Amino acid sequence: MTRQLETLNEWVQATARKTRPDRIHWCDGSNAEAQALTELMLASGDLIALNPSTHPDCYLHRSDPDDVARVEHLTFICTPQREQVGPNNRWMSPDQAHTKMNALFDGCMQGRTLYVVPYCMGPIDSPLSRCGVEITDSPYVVANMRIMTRMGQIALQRIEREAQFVKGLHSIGELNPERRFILHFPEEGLIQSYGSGYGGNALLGKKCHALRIAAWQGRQQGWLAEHMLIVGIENPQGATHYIAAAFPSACGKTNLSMLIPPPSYCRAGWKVWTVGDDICWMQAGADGRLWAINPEAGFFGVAPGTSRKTNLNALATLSHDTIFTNVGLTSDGQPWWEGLDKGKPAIDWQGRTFDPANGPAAHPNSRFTVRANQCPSWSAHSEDPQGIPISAIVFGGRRANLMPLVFETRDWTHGVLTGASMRSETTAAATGQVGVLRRDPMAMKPFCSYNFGDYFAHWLSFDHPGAKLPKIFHVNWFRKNDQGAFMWPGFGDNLRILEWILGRCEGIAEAQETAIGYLPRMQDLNLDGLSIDRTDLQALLRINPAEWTEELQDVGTYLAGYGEHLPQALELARQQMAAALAAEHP
Ligand code: SAT
Ligand code: MN
Repeated sequence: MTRQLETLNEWVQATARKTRPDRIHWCDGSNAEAQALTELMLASGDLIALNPSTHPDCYLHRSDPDDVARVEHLTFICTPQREQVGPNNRWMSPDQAHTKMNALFDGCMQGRTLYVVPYCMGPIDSPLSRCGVEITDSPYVVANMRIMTRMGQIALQRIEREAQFVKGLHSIGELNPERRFILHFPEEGLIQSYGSGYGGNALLGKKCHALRIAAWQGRQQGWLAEHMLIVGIENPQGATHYIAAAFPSACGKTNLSMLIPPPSYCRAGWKVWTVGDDICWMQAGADGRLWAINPEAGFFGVAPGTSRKTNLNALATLSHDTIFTNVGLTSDGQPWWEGLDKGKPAIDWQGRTFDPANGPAAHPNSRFTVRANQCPSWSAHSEDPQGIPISAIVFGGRRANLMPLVFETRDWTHGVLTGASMRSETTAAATGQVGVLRRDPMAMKPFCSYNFGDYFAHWLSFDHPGAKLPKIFHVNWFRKNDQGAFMWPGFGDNLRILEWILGRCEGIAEAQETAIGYLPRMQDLNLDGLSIDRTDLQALLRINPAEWTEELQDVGTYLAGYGEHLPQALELARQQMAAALAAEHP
């Protein structure tokens, strides 16, 4: 056995001595293994088979009703100094954390199987990819990790070759919210998660590794781990440009990454290629450009709101071989959720006869887990070991007012300031109140494992001589008018904005200069076939100087909270913006 596998084996044996499972199973990722796991979960009731003629090889899993979202208040970063994680994280000292977790994990797998899940985040032969091993007592987690990552023998072979892997230890415990913790030890390359079986709390390759641990490693090694979708836009001339876009959870990343062009664009020959819907790892290439990979191999997407109109590609993707979590059921065993334009619910997500008095049929954060290559718009370049070059970075939040439909920032520093100032309404992806406006820099508030001030400095460090950085933009699909209705149709029509963005990158699209950046005028956008109220559109492309003055003051107060960690360049850029605003609108 190689030294690497010995290290892994010793960790597995030590974990088994602590957790005392009945059995240990090393996952190989084979079809036979997946089949056996499915049968086991069907027998235990962990999975329910869906209608085999409409949804072949699709299953429903119902979580504990108290375990349906990420738990930010129970998520900690454990480093020697509190200062390292900043005011943007919950901190615990590694000693205290280990004592707490050792007590929880003690004997917790008795009567259960301990699964060893080797996985690779990113294309299996990419130098940008990173491996990990998750130990878990949940077959549901194994089944999801098999879809979301390159899992099993192939990952183990890469681990054998490489110097290191991230360790993740997970147990569903008793699924008791009082005994639930999601802990990260970035300096040990270790994740420990106890008491939840849900998504981002339990599939440790995803948010815990590919964002929190990776963000930490990226800072040390000079790359970026971001909460971004990656989409390729092919123009009628056949050239494809890639955009990376950060939006908070449940703000439409999956929909934007699988966008179907409006009819006039389809006729003209535009195509959209999906590379990723949630996470993006980026690194400067020898040519100075930023090159990106999607570390994931699947989608863990929000089901409610997914329909033929909003995301036909997603519907096609999840018509077979999909695990649904916490959706409702029709009387003939098809999955159902609010917004689906077909069928009606008979059973709700908790398995009760559907009664609107009990709330929605599907939980608002119900999900589908599905292999990415089932998506009709899946990009053939998703597996390119060198990644794909990024032309534009887009930041966007869910904001009912203030933020225009789109603007281009002046330069990298202004772009980083814009990302750092992001605000968005909270969603059902995390526990807590929904619809509360909060600062969510780069959509990384729940995922940046170190001081945001240092993170902004890390972003700024990419701007050096020889760098050919993407332009940075901000968008807002969620503006509402006085009647409370969304002003922009969104979905496929967002391609109109992406076309302008790429046009700016190529130097062929026009804009007007304002104090906050470059905005398109109505004539700068392709509005062919678009039905929208022109007054709404005008309002979407205008800025309100009084509101912006107030916003910039608020941004100043917010950023000052990072104290000495805040790069001075960001505060200077903010002051320049405020001065430009005052000069333009005295
Ligand atoms: O539950 S996950 O964290 O995996 C999904 C999300 O909130 O983005
Ligand atoms: Mn996400």
